[in-house]
Amino acid sequence: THRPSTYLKYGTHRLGKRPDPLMQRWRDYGFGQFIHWGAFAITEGQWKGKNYPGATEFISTWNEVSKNEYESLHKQFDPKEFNATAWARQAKEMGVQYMIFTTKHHDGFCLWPSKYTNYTIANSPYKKDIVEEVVNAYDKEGIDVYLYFSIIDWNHPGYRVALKTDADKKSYEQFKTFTANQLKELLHRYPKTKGFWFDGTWDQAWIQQAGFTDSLERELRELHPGLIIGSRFRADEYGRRHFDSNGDLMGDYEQGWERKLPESIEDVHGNDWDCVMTVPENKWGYHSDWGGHVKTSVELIEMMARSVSLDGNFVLNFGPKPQGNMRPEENKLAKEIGAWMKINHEAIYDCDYAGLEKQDWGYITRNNKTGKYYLIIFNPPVSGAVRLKLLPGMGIKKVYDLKNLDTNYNIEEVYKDNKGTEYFIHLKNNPTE
Ligand code: FHN
Repeated sequence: THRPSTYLKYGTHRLGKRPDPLMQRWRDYGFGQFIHWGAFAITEGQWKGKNYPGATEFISTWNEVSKNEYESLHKQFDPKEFNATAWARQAKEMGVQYMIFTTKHHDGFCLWPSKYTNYTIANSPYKKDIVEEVVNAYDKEGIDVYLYFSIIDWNHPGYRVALKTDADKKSYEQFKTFTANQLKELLHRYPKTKGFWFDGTWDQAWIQQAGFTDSLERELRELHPGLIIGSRFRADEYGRRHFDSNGDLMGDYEQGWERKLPESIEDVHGNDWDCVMTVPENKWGYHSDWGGHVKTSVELIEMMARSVSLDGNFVLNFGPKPQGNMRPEENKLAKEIGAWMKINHEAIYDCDYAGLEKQDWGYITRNNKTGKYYLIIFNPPVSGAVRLKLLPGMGIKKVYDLKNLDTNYNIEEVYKDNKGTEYFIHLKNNPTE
């Protein structure tokens, strides 16, 4: 058994994967939706007629933007088109099994009426609790909800990037109490939530709070049994994030795969993980000018297949418009991905790494309930012969297409040794086609 080499007071709380049913449920999602919404969306990525080329949710850090003006934007927040039920239905149609919603991004604006600050939706013309509407609507569709929460809070007077003076330390103590209160408030108000998706935890001041964050994590877990928290929440006493000083994952899954994917199963070290992905290059909140490369549904489906084939979940971000509707590009993607999922969802849900050698034509997943294997082909070989290497003792009964269950592809054994058997599956010689 693995023994830590260094004694850590604030290292991981557990070695190995979390074995309980709630975490198994998380593992089986395969596909999720992220939603970034907040006061930043009102700007549409523009300020006084000028285009901000970065991610909209960072626009308040732009020199051109005055803090006061930005922090009054929510006084115009009255999303007339917002309909949480419509979002949830679209998500369901697209085939997601969980969603992550920005309760508070780095700007500090709360989409729930927090009693610990005035900078909330309660003080907008909209007034109503958006987090509650979202949690209820998604829950009704059978989609699990996770609360995104940014530790960075540019609005809170006690927030510090680093603690340079005693005055900083004193202010930061207030910020810590405020953060703990808000997190407990969220769990209390939205008991249906399954977990927190933490972000903005990279500043020095937070990294130095190993004792505080360790006990806060324990407290949150006690308040909400089964709560799922990723590896971004806290650092150990040596300031190590995600993985503690012994190299062990902190939290229930690895949260380091942002806009990038692992190449092989070795990259994920036997841990659970999620990949969060933007449609444009790197813009999460609504921006009228996405610029750069905009991913297609095929690219995104391929990323989903790759994630599941390497034991992860794939989470696709949406950035609703200021009025609360999704942009046309996102509506189109949701439709296209949904059409693919309708036919192929069984190759994604409840599926994991198949334990077989990766092939150039695409990805292999294995359903952990039925034991079936799925070949998700993105680059069909010109020859029409799909190569598959099985392990000793394995064989093939039948290969068919999920689009047409009557298909029965020809299987040719091409090589066999003590490491297993290699087959060609002849897609072009299907006698029933
Ligand atoms: O800075 C944020 C960014 O705006 C976005 O929320 C992403 C989502 O994973 N997280 C941060 C960058 O890591």
